[in-house]
Amino acid sequence: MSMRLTVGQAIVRFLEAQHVERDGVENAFFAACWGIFGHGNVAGVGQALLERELSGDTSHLRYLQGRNEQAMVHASVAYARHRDRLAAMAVTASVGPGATNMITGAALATINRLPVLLLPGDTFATKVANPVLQELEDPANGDISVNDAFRPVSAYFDRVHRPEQLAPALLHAMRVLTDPAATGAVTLALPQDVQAEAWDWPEELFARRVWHIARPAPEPAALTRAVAAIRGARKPLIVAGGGVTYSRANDALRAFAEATGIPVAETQAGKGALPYDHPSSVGAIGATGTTAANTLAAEADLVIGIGTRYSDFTTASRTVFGADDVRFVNLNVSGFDSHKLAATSLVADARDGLYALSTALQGWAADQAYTARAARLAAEWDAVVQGAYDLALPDQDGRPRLAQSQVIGAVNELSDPRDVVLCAAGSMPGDLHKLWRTRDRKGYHVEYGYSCMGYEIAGGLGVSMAALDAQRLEGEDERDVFVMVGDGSYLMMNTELVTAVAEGVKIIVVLVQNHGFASIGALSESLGSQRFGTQYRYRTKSGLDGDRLPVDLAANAASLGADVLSVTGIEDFRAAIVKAKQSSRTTVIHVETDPLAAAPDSPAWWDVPVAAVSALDSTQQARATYEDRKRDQRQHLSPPHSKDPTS
Ligand SMILES: Cc1ncc(C[n+]2csc(CCOP(=O)(O)OP(=O)(O)O)c2C)c(N)n1
Ligand SMILES: [Mg+2]
Repeated sequence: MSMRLTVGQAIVRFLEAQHVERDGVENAFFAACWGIFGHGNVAGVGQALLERELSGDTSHLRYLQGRNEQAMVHASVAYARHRDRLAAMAVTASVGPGATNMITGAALATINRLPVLLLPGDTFATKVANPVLQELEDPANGDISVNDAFRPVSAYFDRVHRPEQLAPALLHAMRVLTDPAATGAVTLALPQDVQAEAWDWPEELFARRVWHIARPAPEPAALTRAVAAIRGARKPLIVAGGGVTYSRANDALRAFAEATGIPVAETQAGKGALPYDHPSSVGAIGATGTTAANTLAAEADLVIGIGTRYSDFTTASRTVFGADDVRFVNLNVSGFDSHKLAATSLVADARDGLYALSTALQGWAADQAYTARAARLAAEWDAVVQGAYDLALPDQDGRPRLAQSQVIGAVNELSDPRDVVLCAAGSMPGDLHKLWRTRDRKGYHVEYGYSCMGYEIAGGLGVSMAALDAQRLEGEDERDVFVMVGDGSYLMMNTELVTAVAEGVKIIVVLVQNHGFASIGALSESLGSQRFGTQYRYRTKSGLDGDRLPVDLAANAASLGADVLSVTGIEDFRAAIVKAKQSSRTTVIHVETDPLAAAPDSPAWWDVPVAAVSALDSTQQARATYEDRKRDQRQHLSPPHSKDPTS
C-alpha cells in the first residue's frame, strides 16, 4: 500500500509517528514544529502543517509561530534540554535569510549536544528560473547554496533533491537525534520545489516507530581500569557535567558520592547534579568556580569527569588541576569526550556507569579526613554566598544601588525550589555558577556551551513549554521559569516575548539594566583594554563616552505585551518577584544594578590572549600578567598510571 503525499506532507506525517523509549517509558519525540513562512516553505512544510492542523486528528504536529528563526531554534534546544533529550522540536524556515538565521541556533545545539531538527528551505532543485529570490550564486560551483553553511554546525546534514531520498534522510535524522553520543542539530535542507512535489510513499514509512535511547554498559576491562585508578587515589574529585542530568543519573551520583566520600564539583551544564546543600557538593568548578571546588581541584590526584566536555571554563583553561601527578578517569557516553585529558576512558551511560562503579568499589572510600575537609571548604563558600546575597551598597545620588549578587540572592530566596533559573551570556552566568543555590535537578539552566546572547528569552519560553509538557506527560509539578537577562542580551533578542504572550506561556524575565556589557567591561579592563566599547553611551568628539543612552527597556517590554514591573531598591525588587510569581502572565522585572559591584571570586584564570606588542601601558602590563599566568597552563598528556599504586 502506498500514500500519495507531497514531500512536506510526508515529513510532517513521519515526525508525528516518531516515539522514543528509555527505561521502558515511551513518549512522542516531537512536541511541536516552529515555523516562519516564506516562499521557501509556505507551500511545502507550511501547507502540510496547516493540512494536519485542520484534519481534526488530535495527534497532529502542533505548529508554533515564532518571531525570529534563531530564537525558534533556541526555544527548541532549551525545550530538549529541559526534557533531558527525550523530546525535541522541529523548525521550518524559508530559503536564504530565514534558513541562515538558524545557523547560530544549530551551532548552539550541536555544541551543547542537544537535539533539534532543522528544516530550512533550499533553492529549486530543478533550477529552471534561477537565481531565485535570495539565492547565492557561485560562478565556480553549481551545487552549493547558503544551506551548506549548516554542515559544520550540524550533527547530521542532508539535502533532499528527490522524493526518493527522503525516507533514508528521515531515518538518519532520527538515528542521530536519539543517539546520546551523537546528538545535536540535524539539518535536512529541502529545495522549495521538492517540498511541494507529490510521491507515492510506502505506508510503512509512517508507521509508529519507537527509537530506543541507549544506556550503553561499560566494557568490563575498562571498568576494571577505572576502578583500579579510583582505588589508588588519595584525593579524588568528581566533576559532574550535563551528561549526569540527561542520563537522569542524579540519584546514582548521590549514592556513589555518599558511599565513597568523593566530593562532587559541577560544570555549568552539570550544576544541579547534586542539591547545593548535599554534604558531598563543593559547587561550581573552574574559571567561575567556588573556592571549595577549585582548592580541591588544585590538589586532586584523580579527577573523575562524568558527562563533561571539559570546556575551558571548567578547567580554568587547563590551570585548575594543579597536582603534578593528576590523572583523569572519564565516564562518558561518547568516546570523544571520555578520552579527553589523556584519561582512563570509561565509555558508558552516566547512570549505569555509576551503578557499575558503585558495585565494583563496594567497601572502598576516600580518606575520611579528606571528605571532611571538602565539606568544610564547601561550608566556607556557602558563607561567602550568603554575604553576597546580603550585600548592601551605599546609596548613590539618593538612589539605592543594587549589586547583581543581591538580585541573584532575592530570586533564589523567593523562587520555589523547583523553579528554573535560566541564563546564557554576560556577567550573570559566572555569578550564577558560583552563587546560585540549586535545589532541584532541573532548577538551573545556563547555556554556556555557546554562551549565546539572545538565547535567554527564547530559551525561557522553551523551558516553560517543556515544564508544561512534563507536567502533562510525566505528572511533574509546575515550575516558574526565571529568565535572567542583561540589557545587552535583551537588546540583541527580545522578540520571543511576543510569542510568550501569544501562546499564553508564562515566563518571568529579570532584566538587569547596567547600561552595557558589565562582563566584557571587566574582562576588557583586566586585559588592559580599558572597557573600550562596552558601555552604551552617546558618541561625542572623543568617542562613545557621552551620557548614558536614554533607552527605556521597560517601555520596550511593555510595548511587546508583557506585564512590566520597574524597581529600584531591593525591597521593591523582592515585592516584584512575589507579584510575578502570583501572576499567570509573562512579567518583565526591570532592575538597575551597579556594573562595577563584582561578585566574590575564587582565584582562577581564563585564557584570553593579550596583544603581544602595544603602545598602551595598560596593555603592556596586562601582557606581562598574561605571560605569567600562561606558565601555569597544563596540557594533561600523561598516560594513566600504569599500575594501581595500592596493589
Ligand atoms: C551573540 C553574542 N555576541 C557576543 C558575545 C560576547 N559577549 C559575551 S557577554 C557580552 C555582553 C553581555 O551584555 P549584557 O547582556 O548586558 O550582560 P552584562 O555583561 O552587562 O552582565 C558579550 C558582548 C556573545 N556571548 N554572544
Ligand atoms: Mg549589561
